[in-house]
Amino acid sequence: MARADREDHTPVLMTQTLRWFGPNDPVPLAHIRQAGATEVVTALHELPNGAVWSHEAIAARKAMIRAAGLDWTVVESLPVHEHIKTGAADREALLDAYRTSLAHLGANGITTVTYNFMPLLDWTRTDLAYAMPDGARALRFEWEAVATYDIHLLRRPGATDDYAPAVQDAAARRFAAMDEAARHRLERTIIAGLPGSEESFSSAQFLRALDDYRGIDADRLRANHVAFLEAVCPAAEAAGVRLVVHPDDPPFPIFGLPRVVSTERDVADLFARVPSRANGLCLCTGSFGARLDNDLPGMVRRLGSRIGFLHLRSVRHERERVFHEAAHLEGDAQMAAVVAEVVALSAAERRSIPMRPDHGHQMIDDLGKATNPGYSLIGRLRGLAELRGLEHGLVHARQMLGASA
Ligand code: DNO
Ligand code: MN
Repeated sequence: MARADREDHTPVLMTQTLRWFGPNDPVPLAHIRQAGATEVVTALHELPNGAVWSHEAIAARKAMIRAAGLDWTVVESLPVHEHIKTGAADREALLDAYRTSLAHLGANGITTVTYNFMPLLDWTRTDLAYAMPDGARALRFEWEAVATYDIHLLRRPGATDDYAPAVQDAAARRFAAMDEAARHRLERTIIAGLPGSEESFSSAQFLRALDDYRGIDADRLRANHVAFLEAVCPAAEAAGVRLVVHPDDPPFPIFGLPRVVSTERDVADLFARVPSRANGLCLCTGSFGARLDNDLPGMVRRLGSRIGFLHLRSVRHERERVFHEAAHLEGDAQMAAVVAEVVALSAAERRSIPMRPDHGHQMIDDLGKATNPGYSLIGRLRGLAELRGLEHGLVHARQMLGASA
């Protein structure tokens, strides 16, 4: 057999990573290594949004990770400043800083940089300790809880119009039944900022921040997103870095803010408008999966070469706009079909795609510990182990069946 033929049949597996929030993360690098990951995905979380990531700071963090027997080639996230999203007057200076950071990252061997384009709030949940039948705790999102906060606690002008009458009624009943502590807890859960978020608000600050988005509808935000990519993709290409956009979570507008990376069509449009190879996707099955009209395995197949990073997790829909995070192979994501598509894509392109189990349940010894919601270790270790096993089984079955690469 010719050497090339032999190489073609070598399975190409995903690169297994876990997110690490840096030296302050309660989960140490050694435990991430024991979970079987070969790399961490991280950011210089200590730097304010908009600051240049210096060559030295990146190199030092990389050295720390390497000393623990792991590697760092994927950044999550290099945050996009709100003034870039709104197209404010000082955006040129912010774009310059972004380009400089990309150059420094590329020079340090970072090849993939995640970002998102969600206004103000990064990912949003309404319950961080939803009890699963087995006693583990999951993250949950409930539209009625958002309405309760929006209408009765935030008191955003015009909020009521964004909710169906039945949701308004449910919110009014719920608000009346809540004591001060419950109201405070709901407020903090929604706007204090989940792990990885850049912003943390009080309700008064959040109302003021919403004002900056007045007049910015979905078309404007889309245009600003395209302008951002056109401004930074050449620098990314020159640095050997691929930008990958994380989808909106949840993938529909909340608090009257537009969201423009919610569907397959949204990302296909983005790739058509900015064809640069540096314009890529972080395919998050949990975020896209919070809409039943997103066909996840089909998205892997059709968006294939644009996918630079995978977040694998599954949500269980309870009803419209109400979901909780299920175990990785449960819920509505069709994870086996998704991973089968990834296996086919990796084989066809001879490319190992970085993957992380995105979130996990708080379980076993992590229960009762201070953890980053969604990012305690044991639930993610379970997710990674299940996904790794699924991929190995699929690759082996493919080889047994003699599927061509
Ligand atoms: C949601 C998760 C989030 C994500 C942030 C930052 O699906 O992946 O934890 O990391 O939105 O990109
Ligand atoms: Mn994700």
